[in-house]
Amino acid sequence: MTAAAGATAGLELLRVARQPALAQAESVEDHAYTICNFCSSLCNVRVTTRTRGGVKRVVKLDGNPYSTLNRGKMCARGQSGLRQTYDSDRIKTPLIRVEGSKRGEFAFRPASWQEAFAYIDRKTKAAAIKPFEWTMIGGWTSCVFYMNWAVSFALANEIPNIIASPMQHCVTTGHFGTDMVTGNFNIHEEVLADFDNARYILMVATNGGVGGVSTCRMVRFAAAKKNGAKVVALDPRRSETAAKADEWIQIRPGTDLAFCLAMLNVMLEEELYDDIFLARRTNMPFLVAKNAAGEWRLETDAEKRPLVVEEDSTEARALAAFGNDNFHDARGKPVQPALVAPEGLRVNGKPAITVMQAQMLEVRDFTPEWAARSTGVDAATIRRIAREFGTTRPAIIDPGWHGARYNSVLMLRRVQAMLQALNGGIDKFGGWIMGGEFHDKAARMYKVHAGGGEVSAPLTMLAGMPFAKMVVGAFSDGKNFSHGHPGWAWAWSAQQKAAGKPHVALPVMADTGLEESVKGKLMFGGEPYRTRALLINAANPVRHYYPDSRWKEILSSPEVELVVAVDVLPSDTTPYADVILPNSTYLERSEPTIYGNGVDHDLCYTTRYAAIDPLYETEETPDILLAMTHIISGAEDRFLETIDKLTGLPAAEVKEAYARAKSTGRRGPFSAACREVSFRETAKELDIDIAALDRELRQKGIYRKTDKATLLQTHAMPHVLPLPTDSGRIEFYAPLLAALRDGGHSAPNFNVLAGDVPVQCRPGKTAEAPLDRDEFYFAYGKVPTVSYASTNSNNPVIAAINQFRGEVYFGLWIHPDRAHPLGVATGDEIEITNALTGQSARGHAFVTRMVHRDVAFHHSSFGGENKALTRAFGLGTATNKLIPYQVEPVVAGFRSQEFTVKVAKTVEARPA
Ligand SMILES: Nc1nc2c(c(=O)[nH]1)N[C@H]1C(S)=C(S)[C@@H](COP(=O)(O)OP(=O)(O)OC[C@H]3O[C@@H](n4cnc5c(=O)[nH]c(N)nc54)[C@H](O)[C@@H]3O)O[C@H]1N2
Ligand SMILES: Nc1nc2c(c(=O)[nH]1)N[C@H]1C(S)=C(S)[C@@H](COP(=O)(O)OP(=O)(O)OC[C@H]3O[C@@H](n4cnc5c(=O)[nH]c(N)nc54)[C@H](O)[C@@H]3O)O[C@H]1N2
Ligand code: SF4
Ligand SMILES: [Mo]
Repeated sequence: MTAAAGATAGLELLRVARQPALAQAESVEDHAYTICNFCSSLCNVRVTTRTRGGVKRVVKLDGNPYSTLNRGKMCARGQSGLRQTYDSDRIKTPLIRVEGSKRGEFAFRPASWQEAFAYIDRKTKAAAIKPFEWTMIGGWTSCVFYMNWAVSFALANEIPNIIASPMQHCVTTGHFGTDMVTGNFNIHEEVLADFDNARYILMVATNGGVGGVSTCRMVRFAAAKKNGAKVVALDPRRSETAAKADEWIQIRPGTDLAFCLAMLNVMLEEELYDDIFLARRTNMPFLVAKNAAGEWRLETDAEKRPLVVEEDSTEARALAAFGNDNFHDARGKPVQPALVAPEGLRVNGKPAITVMQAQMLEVRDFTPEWAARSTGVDAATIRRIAREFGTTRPAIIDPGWHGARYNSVLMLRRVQAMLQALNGGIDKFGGWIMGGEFHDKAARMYKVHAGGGEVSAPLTMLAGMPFAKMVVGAFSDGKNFSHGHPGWAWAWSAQQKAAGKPHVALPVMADTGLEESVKGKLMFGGEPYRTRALLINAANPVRHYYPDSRWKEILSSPEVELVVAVDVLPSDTTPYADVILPNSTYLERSEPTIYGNGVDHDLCYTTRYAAIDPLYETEETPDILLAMTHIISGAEDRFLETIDKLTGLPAAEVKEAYARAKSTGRRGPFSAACREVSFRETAKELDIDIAALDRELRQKGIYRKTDKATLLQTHAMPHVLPLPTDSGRIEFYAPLLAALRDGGHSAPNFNVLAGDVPVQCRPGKTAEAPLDRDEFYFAYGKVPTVSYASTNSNNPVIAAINQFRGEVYFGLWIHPDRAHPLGVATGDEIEITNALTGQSARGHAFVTRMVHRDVAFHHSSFGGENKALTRAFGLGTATNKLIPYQVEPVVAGFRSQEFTVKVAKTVEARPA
């Protein structure tokens, strides 16, 4: 059906371009600027188009030469992006599942938009689906570009349920750990390390930034190499980054936290830190005492202000509850807080010490010798790395990117941030630098707060932890909805807690509880809290959530009355939809707003300009959400008002612009209306006229307001401005975790200070215990040519590159010393079995010395099961067939490598 029809239409297109009469006609070259859509690095892109015989085609994509983010460069995925637009497998019209077919079969008939929406409307009404019975699922595209619309849509339609796929994989498990220390929760855009100016770079469990290619990081890393920085990479596999490092340390998977805790131990014991920075800008000198439960808690005065002491005094002095300067007390008097409190100090009637001292006690036993056992790295090496990192300035420990993998990763990322803070390298040349837009947003938020006000548009104005707290508050509390239901993830957690069962403290946009809700096992207010309809936009859970079987079951469940998927390609999830709505690809759409330029150190603004008109019957996300609002609640005005309230885009103006755009019959009238108003508002804010802003953006793709050097002088956090943490300081002690502990969460994951968190790949066995002959730790990672679990491995250029070294990319990497005894050689078909759960998948072996002897490594990103993805179909091994459903207790981060696998040649392949 459509796949075949699609292929023909694709050929048709090529045929038009090749007609001899047209080939001779003049071709006109033009440029448009846009933002790449293949990863959250958000590279600025220059699009070259050629118009010939009235047909305008995108012919080349390049890094935007004016961009200080990606510096005119882009990666292979980005460059071949135009092939997504011209992919013959694209979804070209709305599709409705054929009557009598089952979900999963991919049997669809083309339909008009009107028909598709009428179908959704009929189903919604016939099944009487209530707003809280809807769940939205979005990937990073919908998160980053359309958050303002998606969150407003959810709240306006009273849908308390959103699963955002980057969260449990990435943002909440990984970045949130970093953010607990630095406060800058910013969804994929927290920190861009200033590799250019660093002399020492330590990479811990990370390859995606440099070797997997995030261009803005890679170009800076390349500069660092040229400048002679020393690079050390901790990876069980010789990743692209490890290959470029001066030192590759083959660490045993799941043990990086031990390595980093030992570094913390050495650096604290040997005083390898910037003591003035710690005393002045962090909570290291704050006083703590043990509570009745024997846990460290901050000591405060009656007004809840933190206390410090000076070296030669026992008098506790209160500091401002929020601020960035510990060298002045709450009354503005100079104070020199001690990092080590005088012996015998008592505060509020209890023996008290500083956070620094408490932290030293907590890591006392975590010596390099201790870490050597689990990591398999000798103690002398760990001690040497700690000393090198602690004495070379400026030094960077890369913050890491992907979270998940292990129970310990949130803590690992926290400890990495602490190590970085020990050398003072936060928001400083040669250290971690926050994005220009983030600086600007935080400064504006502080200004409003200083005036005693509340920010008017929380989605666009709240920066860092206050933003995270707002998101938690909005969906965790049933009082925000007239139906009284909080998100099912929160209801499920409460139900588990009441039953004394394991639960999750902050299931922020997580999937815990979805299955129970679908199966009618979740109760709320005495009634089942059901999920009966799913709206999936730019997400592919069947391939990228864990495990695939769980999602297939959820999506196939008869309890789920309606599944709507918005995508550009027939992903593995789309076969499970009842209706598929095709989105225009990024080269065919102008964005509904102007954005800050991601993690760019400069303060820049950017947007997308459509390079060509949409090739097919596709639509824009804001317009789809508006139509869905009409169906779900009929409250379109409330949708506009919610956008206004949350983002500051004036509803009346949008409404007027929308009516005008609609009357012209143009596509995406709502998106266009939002864009028009966004241009007007941004121009007002930047104090230039709209035409000038538009001209600059058309000619250069970015509008630069302030450069990095100026921003660091005026906005550096915490040097000049406070950080958006609870206290405004760098937080070694985490008040958020103290609050969760007081709420009853006792697992080591909630340690208020740095501490060990157990990883259980083989229950009952330590990391160093010998593995069985056919047993391996499992590790996965990104490949430079594929994005996420993405359909872009269907891209013909990418597919060709990947197949060129197929054994490397599609194979399971195992060491020859382990492969030979198993009789396994490169190219052999193998059965990979999860030793913990019995899940299994077929694959092929790649026998190589580039991997740790204990480890089986697989790239995580290839292929698809949907035959409609004609070039990706059947490639690689879906890692989510091996990964079980197990999450950690803080944010429901996936413990996606916490098991071992057994490897065997497939029986059929064995000679008789
Ligand atoms: N197997 C596997 N799973 C993973 C990962 C992995 O590498 N491998 N990575 C994990 C990580 S770190 C993250 S952050 C998440 C990311 O997960 P996602 O952000 O969801 O990323 P993708 O899997 O690339 O994209 C999901 C879907 O978006 C569609 N899409 C692409 N462009 C557009 C568009 O313009 N509009 C619309 N409507 N749809 C579009 C794709 O066709 C695809 O079906 O995945 C996590 N899960
Ligand atoms: N090409 C490409 N680049 C991307 C993306 C993409 O989809 N494709 N996505 C972007 C996104 S959203 C993310 S989250 C990042 C992800 O980027 P990263 O966070 O770097 O994640 P991965 O690439 O999955 O894995 C990084 C490395 O970790 C190693 N590793 C696995 N387990 C362990 C362990 O226990 N300890 C140590 N020390 N190393 C281990 C793997 O061998 C791999 O080389 O990439 C970003 N960049
Ligand atoms: S790093 Fe590559 S895929 Fe990511 S935004 Fe840049 S060009 Fe696109
Ligand atoms: Mo990610």
